[in-house]
Amino acid sequence: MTLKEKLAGKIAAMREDLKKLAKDHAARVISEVTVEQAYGGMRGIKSLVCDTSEVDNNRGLIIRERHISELTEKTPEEILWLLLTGELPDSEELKSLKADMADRSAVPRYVWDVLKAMPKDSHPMTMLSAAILCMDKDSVFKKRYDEGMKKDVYWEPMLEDTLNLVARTPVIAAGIYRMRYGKGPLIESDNSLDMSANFARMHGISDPDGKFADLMRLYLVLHSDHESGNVSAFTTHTVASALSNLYYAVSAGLNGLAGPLHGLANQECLKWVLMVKDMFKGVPSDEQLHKFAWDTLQSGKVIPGYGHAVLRQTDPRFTAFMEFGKKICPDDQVFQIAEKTFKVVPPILVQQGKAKDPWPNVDAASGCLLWHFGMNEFDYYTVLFGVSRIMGISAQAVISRAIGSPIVRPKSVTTRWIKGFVTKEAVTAKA
Ligand code: HAX
Repeated sequence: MTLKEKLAGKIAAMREDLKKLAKDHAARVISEVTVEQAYGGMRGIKSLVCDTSEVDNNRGLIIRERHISELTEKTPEEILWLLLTGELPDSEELKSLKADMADRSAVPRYVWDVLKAMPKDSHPMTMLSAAILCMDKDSVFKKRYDEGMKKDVYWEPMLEDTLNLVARTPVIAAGIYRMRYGKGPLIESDNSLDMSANFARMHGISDPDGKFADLMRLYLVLHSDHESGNVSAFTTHTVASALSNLYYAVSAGLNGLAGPLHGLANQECLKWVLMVKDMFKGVPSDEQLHKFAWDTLQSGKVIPGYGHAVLRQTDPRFTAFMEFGKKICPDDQVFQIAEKTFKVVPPILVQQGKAKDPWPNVDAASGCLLWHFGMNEFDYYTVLFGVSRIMGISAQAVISRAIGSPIVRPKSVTTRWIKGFVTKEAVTAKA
């Protein structure tokens, strides 16, 4: 069965289920909003629905009811199928998905022309976002919408765009790596390989024993989704809700991922670890690292890779990367500094008393592994994150089209309105 057939078989039941839920319980209150939340990035307000994954405060990422720790041996193609359908594919289904993705992976020539025309020192995330944005002209959703199509089939062209985008992005990203860092000609895609092995290969990094390819596989799996309230997912959802096509929506989401408090933290994190290594000419003592971390905080900076808006325990994606590192590069000094940071930094953040979550997130571990394999261009790291996250945010967009999600339009109020409300003064609805 193809992915489209599988999904088609589930959508009718999904719609029926939601219709009944709305009919029976539409007025039930599931969350309230405090003044602090209204000013505080809407933290904790339950006002979005995401069925591809959820993030439990303590357990971390759960994709379709499977904890991420159960999925660390899977391939990105399996994860994409799981995100979209709620099931893992059987071997025939997986084979058909891989063949389909290979057929869709050719990148239009104009994408390379756009990338070549960009300033040589453009950030790789700017290049990825621009490459995706310019493909909007080929959006199947856009074409079908312009021709006229019924709402109940919106998800079909959205799935087409998703499969095209997910298949092409690794080729584009590896191309950005080669172009941006002067690595020589682009390396042709080898469609006999699966997505992660092909992706690893197209970077041109020496990988005699396939361990870098395995890291890429793990990387693409671990970053694939993180429910829908994070900046990149929420942005993608909001833009797509205007019936903008997937290329517009994903490009916008990636621009959010490029921020230092979100996906860019992985590059910031490795920068921090390398600063430590330079300063102490290797792995520092616990005391030296302790002082360095305090100095970072006292200079007004955050410790990248630590803290989270939702998590309140060590991110299981961090744990998965550390386990990988312990097997592959336990003697690498950069990895050892990341390990030591995990021991030293949480108590400091607790002592400082500001961060609600003093524990490491996914970004605290990934960079040191990439560095180990000689991928030293750390401002490229968020692109890897993006290639993976596109699977989750696109899957969410397909589901949103399938269930007919309306345009996002929460109500904002003015500070004057809030002051009036809290002081019980006469409040008119002029806000
Ligand atoms: N170092 C220093 N201070 C930190 C901190 C850290 N790692 N994490 C949180 N804090 C501070 C906040 O800056 C905030 O300080 P102010 O009150 O002075 O503004 C205070 O603790 C309360 O913040 P919070 O409620 O615990 O955290 P938020 O939900 O506001 O923000 C962040 C969550 C992830 C943005 C935050 O923890 C942070 O800046 N961490 C470092 C950057 C990082 O690792 N980002 C990646 C997160 C994972 C991700 O999205 N990856 O893509």
